[in-house]
Amino acid sequence: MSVSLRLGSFPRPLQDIAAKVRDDERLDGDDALTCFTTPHLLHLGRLANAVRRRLHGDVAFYNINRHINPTNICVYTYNCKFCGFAALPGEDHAWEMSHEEVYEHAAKQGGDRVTEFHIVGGLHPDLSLDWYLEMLRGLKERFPSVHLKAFTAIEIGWFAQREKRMRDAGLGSLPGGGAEIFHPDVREIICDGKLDSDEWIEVHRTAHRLGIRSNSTMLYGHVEKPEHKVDHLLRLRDLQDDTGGFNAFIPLAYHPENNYMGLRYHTTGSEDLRHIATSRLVLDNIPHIKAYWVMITPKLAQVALSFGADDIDGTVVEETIYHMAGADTEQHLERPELERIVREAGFTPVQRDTLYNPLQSAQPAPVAG
Ligand code: V47
Repeated sequence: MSVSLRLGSFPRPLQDIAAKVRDDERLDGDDALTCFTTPHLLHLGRLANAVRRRLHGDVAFYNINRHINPTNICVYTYNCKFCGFAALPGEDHAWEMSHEEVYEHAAKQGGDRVTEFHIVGGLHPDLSLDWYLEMLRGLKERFPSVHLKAFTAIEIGWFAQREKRMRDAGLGSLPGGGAEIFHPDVREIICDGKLDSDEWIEVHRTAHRLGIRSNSTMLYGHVEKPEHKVDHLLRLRDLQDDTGGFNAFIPLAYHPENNYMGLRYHTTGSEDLRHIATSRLVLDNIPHIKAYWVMITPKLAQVALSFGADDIDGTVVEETIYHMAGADTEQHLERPELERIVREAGFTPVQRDTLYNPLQSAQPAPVAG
């Protein structure tokens, strides 16, 4: 479906892209580079907003979820220089939950009925695949209706690529973490020795082949260059052309605290919006772009809904990865607050499950006065 866009109202360098957006044509690598480098952020946002409205109208999704991080002990503590979450065994800030503790965290879900547990953690040297399988089964027994979105491709790689046993134990989908930047020149600097990009892609391809859907991410705002991000997005787009298994893409803004990177600056709001808009424009085959409120703040997530995003993630409840890296956002937002954020931004809140099936329409907006 084409949308009406007056080409003359765009600055010259964006007119070819505007024509492609109008005609629903795919952007190429040069276009993607233009998106990553143009100074005309508001025009870029207009284009991304046209695409998101064509795909999702005025709807913005959220879910009722809870993050669980069973352990932060990680064999890659020194490899992933950007990470403020990981710890070595015996360090003061290291933790390792028992199965019972995982179930207790899962049960501590105040407020609305949770539909998703988002479970990720460090690569623990001693916890076996069977320990994780028992955890999944235990969660499924106690919370049969809750979708288990668990383990980044890095963790799956660490578990020796046993996705099928995972699915049989109750795994529903994979979160998108661990992708960072695929290009080896960057990967070598920020997370040398971790699963490489071909392996990350292969884990997701295998998951998709097994009928397990997943999300995708890109970590930006550190040492990467626009060319690396173009390469990253095009590789995700190629995989999605092959499998169609990605639900969503989440651009992840680098947070500088408590890590080994030696880069101490935060991303700016403009940078965050540019990444939302560019991903909406380039990833024409990934249905949802998520503005993760924990990471970019609820305030910027609202603006991001007009720059191409159609999802703000969920209630979250207890977040550690970004808070240990310096985020000062809330850890938990209740459903009325998520809906208020969406409404105030001019969109219609729709609660979804992990696979983006709408669950119920929003509660009526509170009556003023
Ligand atoms: O893999 C770690 C990133 C990811 C830092 O799939 C950092 O719905 C910035 O993937 N600064 C984990 N980023 C989080 C993640 C995620 C989050 C929300 C929703 C979903 C989803 C996925 O966080 C890691 C890494 O790429 N990360 N440390 C940091 N200092």
